[in-house]
Amino acid sequence: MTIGTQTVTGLAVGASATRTFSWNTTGVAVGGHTLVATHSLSDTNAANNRGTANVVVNAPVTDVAVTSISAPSSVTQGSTAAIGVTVQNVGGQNVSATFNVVLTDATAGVTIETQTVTGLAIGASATRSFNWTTAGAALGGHTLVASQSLSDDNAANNQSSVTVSVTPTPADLALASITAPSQVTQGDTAAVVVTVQNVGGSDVTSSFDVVLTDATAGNAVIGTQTITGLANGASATRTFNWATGGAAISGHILTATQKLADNNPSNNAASVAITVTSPSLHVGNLNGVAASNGNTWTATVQITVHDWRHNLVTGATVQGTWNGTGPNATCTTTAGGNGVCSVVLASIPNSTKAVSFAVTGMTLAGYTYKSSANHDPDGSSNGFSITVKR
Ligand SMILES: [Ca+2]
Ligand SMILES: [Ca+2]
Ligand SMILES: [Ca+2]
Ligand SMILES: [Ca+2]
Ligand SMILES: [Zn+2]
Repeated sequence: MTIGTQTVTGLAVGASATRTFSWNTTGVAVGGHTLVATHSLSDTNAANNRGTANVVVNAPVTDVAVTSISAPSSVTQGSTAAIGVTVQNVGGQNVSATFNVVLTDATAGVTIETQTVTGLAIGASATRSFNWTTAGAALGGHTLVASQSLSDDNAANNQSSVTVSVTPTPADLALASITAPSQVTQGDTAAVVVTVQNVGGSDVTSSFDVVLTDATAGNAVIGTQTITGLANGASATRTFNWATGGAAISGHILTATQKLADNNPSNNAASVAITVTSPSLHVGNLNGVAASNGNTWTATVQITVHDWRHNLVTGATVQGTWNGTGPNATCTTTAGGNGVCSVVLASIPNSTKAVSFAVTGMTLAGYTYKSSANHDPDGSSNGFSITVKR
C-alpha cells in the first residue's frame, strides 16, 4: 500500500532534494515491514529509481508510571499527613485492568495504605490521597515509597519516593488554675495559688517563670517564681503571698502568666478577682466599774478596741452615750493603755441604782467601724452596751 506521495519541482545537475514522510503505524501489522521509495520520472537509467528500508513495528507498550508524590517536608509526631500520589498511563495503549497504588513507609517497613485505580486511558492520570497517621512513627526522616502494582513493560517508573521528617510535638504549658480568697483586708497577705500544667506533647526541660500581676494596678508585678522544667502531663503549683499593705481598697484582677514561649500562647494566662477591703475596728471588750463617793457614786466603763485580727488598736477614738439620752462621752486608746480607754460618769445619786453606756461609733484614719464584729469575751456585756450597777 502507498504510504504517501510528494512532488519535486525539478532538479539542477548534481542537486538533491529530500522529502519526509510521516508513517502512521496505527493498525499496521506487528513485525518487519519493507518501505520502498520510488520517483516517477521516466529517465534513461531505471536501475536507480528506488530505495528500500526495513522497519520492525512493535506492539504498543503498556506503561503506567508513578509520576509524582507530594508530601509535607515535615510533620508533627501524632498528626496526620496527607500524601498525594499521581499515576499516569505513559504507554501506548489503554489500561483497562484495575491496579493498586501502595504507599509504604520504607524506613519503618510498614504499608501505610493501598488504594485502587480502575484503569487508565492512554495519557490519563489519576491522583490518590493517602492519610499517614504518625502517632506511632519514630522521630526523624521517613522515606515514603509510592508504587503501582500493574506488571507493565517498563518497571523503571513504577515507584517514586519522598522523605518526610517526623518532628516532636512542641511543648504547650497551660496556666491550669489560679485561686485566691474572694477578699482580703488591706494589710493582710493573700495566698494566691497558681498551677501550671504541661499539656503539650513533650517534656519541658528548661526553667521558666510564672509571673503574677495586678491588672487593676497597671499590671504591677506582684511576684515571679521559677519552675525548673515540667514533664509532659505534669503540673506544678506555686503560692504567691500578696502583701496588700499598698494595695488600693477596691476590686483587683490578678493575672498569672507562664512565660515560656511555647506552641500555644492562648492558654498561658489565667486571672482571679479579689477585693481588697479597708481595715476595720470593733469593740473587743466592755467592762464596768462602780466607785462610791458618799452620797453619790462614779461609773467607769473601759472599752477595748480591736482591729479585724482582734489585735489591740492604739489611737482609736470611741464615741458613746450614757443612759440612752446622754450625756455623750468619748475616749481615745493610747499606746500605754493596751488598746483600752475609759469613760467616766461621776456624781450619780445613790438613788440611781444603775447606769448604762452604749458605744455609738469608733474612728481612726484609714479604718472603718465594723459594729457587727463587736464582742465581749468575758460575757459582761453584749459588746455594744454595758450596765454598771452601784
Ligand atoms: Ca534513474
Ligand atoms: Ca511502568
Ligand atoms: Ca501554652
Ligand atoms: Ca467584759
Ligand atoms: Zn475582737
